[in-house]
Amino acid sequence: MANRQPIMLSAPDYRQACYLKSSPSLAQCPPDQGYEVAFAGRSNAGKSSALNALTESAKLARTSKTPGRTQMLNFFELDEYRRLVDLPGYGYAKVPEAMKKKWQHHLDEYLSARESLCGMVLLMDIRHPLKDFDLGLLQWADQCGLPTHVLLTKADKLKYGAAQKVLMNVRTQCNSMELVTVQCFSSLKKTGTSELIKQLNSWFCAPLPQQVIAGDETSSDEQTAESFDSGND
Ligand SMILES: Nc1nc2c(ncn2[C@@H]2O[C@H](COP(=O)(O)OP(=O)(O)O)[C@@H](O)[C@H]2O)c(=O)[nH]1
Ligand SMILES: [Mg+2]
Repeated sequence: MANRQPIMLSAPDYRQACYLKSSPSLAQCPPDQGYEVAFAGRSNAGKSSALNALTESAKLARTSKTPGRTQMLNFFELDEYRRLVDLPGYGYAKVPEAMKKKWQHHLDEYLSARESLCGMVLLMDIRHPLKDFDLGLLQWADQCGLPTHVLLTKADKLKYGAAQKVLMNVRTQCNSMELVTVQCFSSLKKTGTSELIKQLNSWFCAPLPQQVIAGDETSSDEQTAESFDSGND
């Protein structure tokens, strides 16, 4: 009989992150095994910069900015069990409506069906928090039981007191959502990195159940979740 002891994982070294692949749809994602944390947010929210700050590398963001990859799910491997995913930024004003719908569909499909997804980091510019799409995504994630950590990015753009005020405000607005946590972050000043790492570690270090991988026909299609309401951005 197969050994079903969970795998005990120690904290990943985020500096080890390396580019794995870019996928235009769920079907082309890497095998759905281990743990994955997705970084989501409007374009320009500071996603690439935050991934750079976290991994202490300038390489990752460049990878995500490669033409054609901005609309894809970009996967970065931390080790054999764990990955970070840079999701396509939403809210590109210049993109035609039909294309927005297509991205939305892939994003929705990924977020609903991905079993290895153990948490989401949602980035919002501290000067423009909780836009419609952010709220829709937060509420959807909370309903699905997907823990979400909000980064209020570019905190250096505000004075300390003003940043704390926004932080309190956003926390209050997220109060009813049990699985949501919020912090300030600045890639420029490198503030908030250790708080982010602490949160990521709490997701990534959960004992990993042994998974039946090869030839398991029942594992992939069972999970369904309601689609989140994107609002109009
Ligand atoms: N002042 C400041 N600017 C930032 C910070 N993070 C990102 N930016 C700037 O915001 C813009 C968008 O950042 P980027 O990481 O490319 O956003 P993405 O589109 O979400 O990946 C760039 O001009 C960055 O230099 C930050 O912490 N502080
Ligand atoms: Mg980016």
